[in-house]
Amino acid sequence: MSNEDKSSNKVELENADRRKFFGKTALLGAGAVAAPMTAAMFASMAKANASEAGNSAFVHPGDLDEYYGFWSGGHSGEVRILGIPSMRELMRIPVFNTDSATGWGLTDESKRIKGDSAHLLAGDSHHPHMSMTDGRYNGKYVFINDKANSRVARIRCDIMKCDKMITIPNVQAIHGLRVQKVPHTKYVICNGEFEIPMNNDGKSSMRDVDTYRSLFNVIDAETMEIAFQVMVDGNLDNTDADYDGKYFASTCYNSEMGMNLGEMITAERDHVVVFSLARCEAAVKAGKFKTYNGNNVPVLDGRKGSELTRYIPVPKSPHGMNTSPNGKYFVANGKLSPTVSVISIKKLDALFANKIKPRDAIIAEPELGLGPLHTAFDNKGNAYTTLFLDSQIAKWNVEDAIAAHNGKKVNYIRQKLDVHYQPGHNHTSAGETRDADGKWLISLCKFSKDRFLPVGPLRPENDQLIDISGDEMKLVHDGPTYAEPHDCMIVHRSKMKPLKLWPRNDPFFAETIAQAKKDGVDVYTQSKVIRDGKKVRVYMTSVAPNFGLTDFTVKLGDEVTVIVTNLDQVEDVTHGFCLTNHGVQMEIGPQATASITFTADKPGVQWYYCNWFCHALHMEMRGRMFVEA
Ligand code: RUQ
Ligand code: CUA
Repeated sequence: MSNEDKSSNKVELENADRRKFFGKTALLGAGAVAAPMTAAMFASMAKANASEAGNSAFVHPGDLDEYYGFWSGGHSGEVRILGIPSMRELMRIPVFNTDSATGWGLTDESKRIKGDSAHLLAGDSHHPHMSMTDGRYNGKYVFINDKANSRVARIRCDIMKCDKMITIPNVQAIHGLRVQKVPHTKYVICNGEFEIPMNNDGKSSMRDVDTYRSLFNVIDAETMEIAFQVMVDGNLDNTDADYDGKYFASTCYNSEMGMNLGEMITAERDHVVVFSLARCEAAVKAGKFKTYNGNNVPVLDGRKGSELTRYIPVPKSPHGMNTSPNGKYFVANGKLSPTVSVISIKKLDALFANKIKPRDAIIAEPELGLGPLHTAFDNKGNAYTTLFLDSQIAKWNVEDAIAAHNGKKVNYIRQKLDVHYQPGHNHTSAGETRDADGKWLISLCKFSKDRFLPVGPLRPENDQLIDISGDEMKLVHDGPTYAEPHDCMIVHRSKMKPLKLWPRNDPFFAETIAQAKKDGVDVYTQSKVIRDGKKVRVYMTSVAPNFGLTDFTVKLGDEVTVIVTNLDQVEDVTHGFCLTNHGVQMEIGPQATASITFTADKPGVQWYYCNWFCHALHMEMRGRMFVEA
């Protein structure tokens, strides 16, 4: 047999397997054609199907997924929404990037939201996490960090758009980010990873590493302003919160404060820093802080010996930090050590009261394999840890690991599953909340290598869906993704209430409407051109397939703002405004108002058109800007 024959055989075998996999669903479809099935018939067949084969990852066309997955987009700078378990990509939310479909980064509204960083067109988003009430997702906000430009952004989940963004002062590279879980998300917490001089003004001590610090950052989730920062020893990596509203914990690699790789990995142990929220808040109230770099953000001193923090030594360069959903443990993932360190949250009171030594808070340190990076949990006491170097997920039982630590002879490892390849984060359905349900696990693999058709030297990553509802983990789906989902989280759809139409006067564009009022324009009824010196504001409505103005006239060199209000009341009828040859593009959702500002620097006739397909006469939805020389 020639090589070619072999490979074609292989394809046929794989297709046969696929047919088996989808066989039951195909039958369901055939049944529906022969005699329309009732919802109850569907449900009972689906149930039988599920009990035979564990969770089914196949979601029939037209059926809805059970979960929303929120994915970070890494150095693409965005956030993506996937349906779980189908892994269908539902939406992209531009955040730190620029997006021509929605006009994010181009519109006046998005520039206002981006604020002092509106001029930055790039970002590196890592950790999307949803706001919570009593340790459960509340469907209100998703927060995300930008490591590249030290920012934190918030997404409003009713409209699925970014509505706030701040640049964190006194730090460089915001990395680990989580939310306060209990009693609710009053604070978003995040780590400044790269240590820098305090102050970092270029005047003194740039080469004196002793003045370098890394800060823990606490942000008010509603105002999106910094509440306070805490200076630590070493630098910080990932973080998480407890289920009591008392403690936050962050991993620290490079406790050596090395400035190059060799220096950063000399120490056999680094640490986990635990922060007492009550003590930090009291210190801020009592004025026990300093300010730096000419801003007035309170910076507390949480270095070793401080009453605000405790340092728990753990093996070499820990990375992920994950709280178990029963609220009992912080798990620090070893990275350069084959172990994870299990910290008893119950013992932290005693640690802060100096009744026990830091290492006494560690109640297990199971050896799992090479390169443990992140851990997720089910609702049955099991943990799932990614092993980057082994390209595996280790499923282990937490109580058994504790028993083994106490000298009992038990095997805490339940299973190791190959993943493809080199996983970073993983995440279980609702696994970072009290609602952890032990159904699905996502492994975010950094490499896909041979898993997909080759697409040139740059390959997709591979987000794998794993069924964890039974005793054994089962790989059920490969999902290629574009650079680079670092982290994700999975929210049950019952938690989400996204809007179908924009509310009129929504805060997202309230400033634009306020300007219209000052101009004497009612955007919901009028199309009108207002001249204000060299500035021209062009207000127009849109109703498929018409703009409120089929033309308007400006002078060469004018600063033009086009404000479009979409009066369509129909779900899913979005219009766009695109001015040819000007780099001007934006989305206007139903009942929304959006605006964009540019210079009319080309004389003559300049066509504008609707760039979101809205109607059979969408192509005809256009008009002319006359620019007089
Ligand atoms: S990190 S691969 Cu940016 Cu979350 Cu661990
Ligand atoms: Cu309006 Cu296309």
